Amino acid sequence: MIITVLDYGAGNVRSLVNAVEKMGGTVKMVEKPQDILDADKLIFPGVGNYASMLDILHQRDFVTPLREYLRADRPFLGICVGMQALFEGSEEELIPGESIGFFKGRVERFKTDLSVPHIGWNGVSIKQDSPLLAGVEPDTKFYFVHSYHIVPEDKDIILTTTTYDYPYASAVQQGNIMGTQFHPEKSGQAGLQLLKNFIEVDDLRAKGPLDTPARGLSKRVIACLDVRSNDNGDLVVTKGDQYDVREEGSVRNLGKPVSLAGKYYEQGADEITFLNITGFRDFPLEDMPMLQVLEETSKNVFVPLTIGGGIREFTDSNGKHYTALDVASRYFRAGADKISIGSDAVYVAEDYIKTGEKTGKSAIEQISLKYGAQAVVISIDPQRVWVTAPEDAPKHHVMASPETGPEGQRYCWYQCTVKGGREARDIDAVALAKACEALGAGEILLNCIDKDGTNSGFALELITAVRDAVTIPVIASSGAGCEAHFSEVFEKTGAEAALAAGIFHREEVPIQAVKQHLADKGIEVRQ
Ligand code: 1PR
Repeated sequence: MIITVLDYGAGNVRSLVNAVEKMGGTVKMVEKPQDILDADKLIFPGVGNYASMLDILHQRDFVTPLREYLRADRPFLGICVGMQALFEGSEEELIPGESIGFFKGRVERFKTDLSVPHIGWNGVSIKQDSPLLAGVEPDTKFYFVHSYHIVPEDKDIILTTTTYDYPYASAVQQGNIMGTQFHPEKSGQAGLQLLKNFIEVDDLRAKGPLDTPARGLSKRVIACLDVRSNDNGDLVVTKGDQYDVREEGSVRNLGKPVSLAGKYYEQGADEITFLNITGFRDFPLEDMPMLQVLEETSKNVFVPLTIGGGIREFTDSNGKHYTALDVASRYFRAGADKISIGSDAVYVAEDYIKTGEKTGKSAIEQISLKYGAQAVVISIDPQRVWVTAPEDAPKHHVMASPETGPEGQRYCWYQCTVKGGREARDIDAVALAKACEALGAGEILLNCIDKDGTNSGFALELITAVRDAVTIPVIASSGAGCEAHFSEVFEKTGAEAALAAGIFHREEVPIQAVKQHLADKGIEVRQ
């Protein structure tokens, strides 16, 4: 079966193509308007900004053939913004008359005190007996990443609902036209099954109403792979103790990035993060191995992939200038769902705090505008600075520490660093997180140099302080040494996800054991 994919140039289409091919479909990309009308089955994946999506559809003359295809009730699957596109307009930006307007209703931003974007694995209550969801277990979870959701006028078109603070429509179907807010191509086996149904089933129309129970949003367990070249020039996964990755002078070699990522996917990791830890000094587009790692990984790993390291503007030896957006775009095309910015975010935040002005030119702003806030993660590398009393560091966010400093200090603040912890800056982790959120970041990956590789548990006071300061999700990182550290971080802080490296690489604790422990503690996870 040939599946036609409408790629309008935003986000990670490679994963969808890989998933369709994995499920036996052959992909044809839409190149001209007529390709839409010639399709047997059409998938429209979308991420990012609703208005820029519509702009591009208009520029490329895709709106008229799309409307015609939909009116003819031919098999159509919209994903995320590709589903939102079917509605009359978005709160993100209303463009009367410009939208496709196949379904009545509009797209609204989440109105909640919970973190926005809504990121992670969440359940669905199935409302129609649709062949699209055949074989999908009722307690299945899918991967969501969005700040806006649809509000259909006609409730009969709702295929699934999901609860994030309140229930909302997370998939729709009318005849052969269907759409999901969640990403099947990033939802492991359940998502692959859905795509297989779309590819294989001739008559996709729903057989009647249904009402299945749904599970709630999971806390995520993320496997992190710090990647760099070793002294022989081989790309390896390594791991430091407080960011020192050398042992007896050599870079620790803990395995190959693609095979380790595949292993963690099979073991149930909810996401995989690659950090190109020498990216701050090498230019990633000059030397392609990380792009190849993503391309290879995304062929077999169907959960979200984040890539960090070296995302900044750059001029190569031939004088060719690349913006941070150029670098990020290459990563998205290679299979990344999110990019993570470390050093550059610190410089950008420092400028923003100094001037109070958003220039629109920073990496965070540009990537967020094009690909959406949910695609921009800020990786913070803070180190603890001890103080005797809060007044000793009036410019910084000082907190009480559960540990005591070398001179009996009971307070500390967390100083941001750049270049993989090599250079400390005069900005604290809380200030950095707030500034980056204001500039358009969608998630914080919060490391801690003092805890990294120590197996002594997460820096709970740091995570709580950052979590309380922002409204975007926070990934706790650094220090996991056993299953109980994961339940502790979820019970004592508001972190939405926890990331670990060393314990997984050294095979001290399998991911499944972490998940089982969390489930036993009554913490919602994806099993
Ligand atoms: O500054 O934008 O080029 O990004 C560089 C990226 O590389 C940053 O995200 C930075 O955190 C990362 N990085 C740089 N140097 C190191 C190093 O270790 N020498 N790794 C490094 C940071 C932190 C986590 C780690 C957790 C969990 N590693 O990725 O995996 O701390 O470890 P644990 O569970 O074993 O305790 P830019």
